[in-house]
Amino acid sequence: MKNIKDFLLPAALTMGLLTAVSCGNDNDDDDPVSGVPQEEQEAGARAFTVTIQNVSQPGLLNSDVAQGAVPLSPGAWAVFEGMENPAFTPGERADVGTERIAEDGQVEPPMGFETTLLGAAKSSGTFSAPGGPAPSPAIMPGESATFTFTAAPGDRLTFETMFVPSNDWFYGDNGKGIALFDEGNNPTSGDVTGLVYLWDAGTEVSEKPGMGEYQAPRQPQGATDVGPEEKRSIQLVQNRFRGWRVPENSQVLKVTITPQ
Ligand SMILES: [Ca+2]
Repeated sequence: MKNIKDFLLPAALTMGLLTAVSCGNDNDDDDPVSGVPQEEQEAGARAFTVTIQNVSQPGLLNSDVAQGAVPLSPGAWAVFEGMENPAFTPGERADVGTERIAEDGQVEPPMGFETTLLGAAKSSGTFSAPGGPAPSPAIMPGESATFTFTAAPGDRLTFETMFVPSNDWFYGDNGKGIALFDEGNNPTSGDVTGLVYLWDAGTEVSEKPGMGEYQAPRQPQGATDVGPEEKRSIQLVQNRFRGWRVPENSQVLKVTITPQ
């Protein structure tokens, strides 16, 4: 049997993402988890670890890409305060950071997610799965990516990771973020996969999952932003493509939040 990576040689994933590492906006003098200087940590702040596990199995899609499983791209996360998600807003156009993740799984600056946040997030970073059965930073079936941060009551988490066998689809939160504390200031803990949604970024014309010539795994080596452009708002895949066979989220990924 061929290794799964033989079916997934996405140009963008090999060009830009081999260097992707977990890199929060911290420096050496700050808290090693959050990047927040110790003296500036807020009352009730806790460290959290988030794990994104690819649980997809071969045959999920009618596709020769990854034997029909659903690889996930390296992704990006941000913690923010209030209800204004700095990363993406359903019903509005995707910014360039979201477009690059959704189309090419590309996370790093100067065209990446963190650049487009422009300081609106309290903290942010990227995640990837460089080891495992396929030595690429993509989160291949069976692999997990983990990231850590410190957050205070009122903070919310947003993240984006590409549904790789697509033109411009990504998994993320509901657009308002995932609350990291409840009303009693208790930290969120456990499986939050039910709070994850699959979005169409609206930036490239969508082809059926796993079957498109312009989808990242079939793009020319080194190419980014390939494929017919579209200019639509971010919408739920399940609403925009009602007749298409799309896996349940829980068939593709499991997202877990663990307070430390
Ligand atoms: Ca689209």
